[in-house]
Amino acid sequence: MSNRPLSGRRRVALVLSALLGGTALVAVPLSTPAAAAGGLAVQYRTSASGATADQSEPWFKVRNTGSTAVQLSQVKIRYYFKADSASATYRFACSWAVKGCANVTGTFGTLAHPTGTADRYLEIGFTSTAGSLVPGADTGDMQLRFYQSSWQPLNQADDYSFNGAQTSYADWNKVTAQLAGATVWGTAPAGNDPTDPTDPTDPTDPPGGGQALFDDFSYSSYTDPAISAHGWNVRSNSGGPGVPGAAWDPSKVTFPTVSGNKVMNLETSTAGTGESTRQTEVLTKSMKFKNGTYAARVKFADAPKSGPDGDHLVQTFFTINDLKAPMADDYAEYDFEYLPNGGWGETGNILYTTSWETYNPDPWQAVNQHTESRQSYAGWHDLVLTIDNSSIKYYVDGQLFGTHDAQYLPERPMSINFNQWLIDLAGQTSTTARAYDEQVDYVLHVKDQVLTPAQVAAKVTAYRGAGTAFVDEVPSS
Ligand SMILES: [Ca+2]
Ligand SMILES: [Ca+2]
Ligand SMILES: [Ca+2]
Repeated sequence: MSNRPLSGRRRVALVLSALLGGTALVAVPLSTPAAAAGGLAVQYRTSASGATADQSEPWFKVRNTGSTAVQLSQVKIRYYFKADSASATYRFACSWAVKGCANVTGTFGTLAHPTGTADRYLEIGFTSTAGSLVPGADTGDMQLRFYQSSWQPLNQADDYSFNGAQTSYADWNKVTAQLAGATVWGTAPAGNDPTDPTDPTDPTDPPGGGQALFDDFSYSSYTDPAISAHGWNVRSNSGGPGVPGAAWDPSKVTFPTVSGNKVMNLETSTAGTGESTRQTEVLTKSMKFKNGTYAARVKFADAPKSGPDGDHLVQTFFTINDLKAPMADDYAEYDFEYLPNGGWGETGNILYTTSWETYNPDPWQAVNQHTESRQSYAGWHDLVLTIDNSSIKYYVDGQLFGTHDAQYLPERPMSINFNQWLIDLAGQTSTTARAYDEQVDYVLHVKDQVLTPAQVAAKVTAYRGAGTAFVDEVPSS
């Protein structure tokens, strides 16, 4: 939403939407996009082949057998073993790795369902600096080891994943590999699959693979170089939307910790004049997002954190591209917009979801479809938008909020944006300073996959379980 008049846009849109509704445009369901193929293969060898050993030495190579690049930070390997005693503790070490030992992590876990040959596992992971594997590439040698903290010998003969006869690299399916939380290689000890993406009884299992953007907004400040490195622009350039004379102030974007979790805070403030108004926006630098699932956990506010209430504020999560000409068909925009104090002719709080075909800036003319709900949405909300080849769906807190028609589907990729701004200064005419916060916990996009809200939640949980605060596998368009 940039550089265009917004006053009255909803009213006009309603009329046009009604007109379009009478023209019998037919939604044409196209073929469903193929699920992005993600696959891994794990080769194993041991360099400590004895039934007992001072340390176990499982060495690995991981190969990308899929058709798209894999970020190693999304890969986990589990080696299953039976502990030498219930109280035994173990330490991990990396002797040498082509990818660099500093980029390889090892942690130990306890199985929920112990078997005769496994009650613990060593989980190998990678840092975000480990890089990625193009299709067909492998990690090269990873010479790993683990040992009892007491340095007592360990018994390998009873370990599920151990094979003393395999002293040169070969595929080994008694270790498992997970990609973005989905098990894509190997067989875990019975009852201990890290995940089972094919289990039809669990509706929260996300589909395997899929190229995703996930960001938990774990940054230090708006000047943190990781923000730009991760593809975000904290807006400073002037222009619409908002009140004339307002500035977009990057210093008003902060990253506080809320309940132990970093969030992005967009602060918008005013003292009743355009010149005193500070608005905030954070957007992806790249327009590379089209079909698939978009999700964010957003905290809307009904009241300012200081000063008098009543401003015509807009708190948002949206995707958008650029209007190349008035009424150009290939424009696209999909919005969640919360107005805590009304505006656009509304007198109270209202949440809009709006899907845009196109518009004409002058004279103002909009072609869109929207769904609205007149109630308070103060507090945290899970917002999900899905776009496939037949419809656009908006969910709030797991409930379907609106379904929009195929004629509003995007023709071109878009950016992902969050902003908070003032429609006008008519809601509160005081010149006393006031400031409002919108907060964002995370954002997720999965390209070409329509996820349910439960699958979105499971995927976010999987990223956090893997210690992943940021990943971007979505190719440039
Ligand atoms: Ca053992
Ligand atoms: Ca977060
Ligand atoms: Ca369009």
